[in-house]
Amino acid sequence: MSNQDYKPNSKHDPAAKFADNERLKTESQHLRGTIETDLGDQLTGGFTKDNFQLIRFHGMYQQDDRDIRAERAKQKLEPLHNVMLRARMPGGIIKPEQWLAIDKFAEDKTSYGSIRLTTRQTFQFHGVLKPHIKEMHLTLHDVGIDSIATAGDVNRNVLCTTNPVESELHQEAYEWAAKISEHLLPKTRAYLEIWLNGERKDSTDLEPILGSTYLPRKFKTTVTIPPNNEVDVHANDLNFVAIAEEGKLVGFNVLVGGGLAMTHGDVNTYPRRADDFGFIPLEHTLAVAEHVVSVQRDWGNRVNRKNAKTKYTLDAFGIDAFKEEVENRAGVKFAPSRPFEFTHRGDRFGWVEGIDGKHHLTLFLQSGRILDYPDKPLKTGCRKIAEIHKGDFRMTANQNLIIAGVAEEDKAQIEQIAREHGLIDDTHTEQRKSSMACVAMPTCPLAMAEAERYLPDLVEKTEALLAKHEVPNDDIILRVVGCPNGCGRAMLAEVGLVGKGPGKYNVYLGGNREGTRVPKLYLENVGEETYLPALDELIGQWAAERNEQECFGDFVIRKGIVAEVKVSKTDFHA
Ligand code: SRM
Ligand code: SF4
Repeated sequence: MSNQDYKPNSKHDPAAKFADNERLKTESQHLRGTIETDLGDQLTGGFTKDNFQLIRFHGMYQQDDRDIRAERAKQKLEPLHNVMLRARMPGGIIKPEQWLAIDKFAEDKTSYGSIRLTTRQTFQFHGVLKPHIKEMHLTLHDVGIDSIATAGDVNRNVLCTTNPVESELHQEAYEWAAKISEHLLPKTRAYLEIWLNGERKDSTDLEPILGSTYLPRKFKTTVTIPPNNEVDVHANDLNFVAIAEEGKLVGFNVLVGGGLAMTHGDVNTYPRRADDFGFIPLEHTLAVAEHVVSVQRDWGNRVNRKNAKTKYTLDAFGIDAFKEEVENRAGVKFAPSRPFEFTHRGDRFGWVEGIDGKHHLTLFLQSGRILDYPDKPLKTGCRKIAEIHKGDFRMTANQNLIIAGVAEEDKAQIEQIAREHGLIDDTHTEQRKSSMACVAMPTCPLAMAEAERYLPDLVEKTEALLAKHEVPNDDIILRVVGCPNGCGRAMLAEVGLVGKGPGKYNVYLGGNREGTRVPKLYLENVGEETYLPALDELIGQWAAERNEQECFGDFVIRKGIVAEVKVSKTDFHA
């Protein structure tokens, strides 16, 4: 197999066989494959083998409803194939007219009818059947939205702290997020040709940054404005941490090599914090982004996909060697990092006033699922707001939504709609607002246990424990994921539940409020009957013995209940 961009080096065995994904990328004619042929095949609702993978580079995953899979198999029917689409929304900003278009498509053309906000500041449609796929892309294109590179071995949706308070800095940071996203996009015309009826032209297919076989694995980037670490920098391959002087953005500290996924039982996989490469002035931002990507492109492991992310490349080659290579390629020297501090990750719910005098309303939306529930017509409420709103919406990395840029005179009307449709609910506790879950069942094919559907129940039980120990207004960052891929970022939580099997989880403890510490395994493969009594006891101890303002995660580390993970490679599985 040939791979013109991959230069094997001393760390990888040149005789080793590349992962099959390398073959399919090479043979894909720059991500075209035979997707169009499959699209025309109405005998099956699905895509054939290579195209099943290739549609991911176009922002779609083939799925089926796992709740009805067995029943359909019994009836000798193929699984009810459909696609999930994930849009590209750098910084999570979406305009009201765009919202109305996605609301209509979700309502009319998806099986679930929901708009699902994700942990990476965008939305997903679930349950789009083959006859509606092209129409979906054309609908999105009409309102200026695409789904290029939101999945696959490329740089994904670029996150940016949603910070409506310090809006001057936010605007600039957001513009960098959009520029980085554009700069690192695949250049192939495949998306345009297949989904938007573009003319076939190969000549523009050169991929100067990603290479013709794209990256060894997915790649994630943020632009972050301290002290808010809502984006969870340590979940990302590349982070630009905004450094301001007298309120003006002057450059970024660059953090490289974060990532949270692991595989149960494989000690060579682990969640890992990003390393600090140092400070760069603004003018070097794109060159540094490009060359962190290009070093990962050339040095990343293309043999074993489980060890292919930047975090493993850094551990294989050494942080200094990776950093020096970026400096050489980008023609930049990292300066010592400028001081900054993360103090929190949560969204600021309710109204805040920005420095421009505009108002911003953050709504809590459990697990980002926007749907009309019998007692809470959330989707209708968002639509009604979009119909009158003159500012924009911002999707947060905590799966919530900000109605941003509201004039004083429009506040009351927007708040009234939000309240009438259950978008503001004063009964939500701090605990509920600090809890998060990934999608998991029934759409995620990798889920081993429930997450989103289990979260409301788990939160209620945790609220009861806090009340029992007389700390009902305190909260613990609690995150549940259906498998060790960790999409709900449980591996940066104070209490993280990671699915092992139906009703069974590994329980990790000891992350902190700021999101700068990876938690450690406390209980393995247990059900509620084991972990709820354990949490009961620990919350009791915390309530009685904690130092002033000591969070649960810091408490369990100080008390030696779990050991601190300092260096993931050596400490996480120790
Ligand atoms: Fe994720 C795969 C959902 C954020 C690590 N993720 C998946 C898939 C597509 C399952 C699949 O491959 O077939 C899930 C689709 C479920 C569904 O039905 O919608 C899925 N991931 C999600 C979302 C929707 C979770 C959510 O509840 O919001 C998030 C979408 C983000 C986006 O808009 O782009 C999502 N995924 C994450 C995060 C968190 C983050 O990025 O901040 C992580 C951990 C951080 C990291 O990457 O280390 C994450 N997802 C994964 C992985 C493991 C990657 C790895 O390094 O091995 C997979 C599986 C894979 O890539 O092989 C995965
Ligand atoms: Fe699916 Fe696992 Fe991600 Fe949850 S963590 S959405 S179960 S891949």
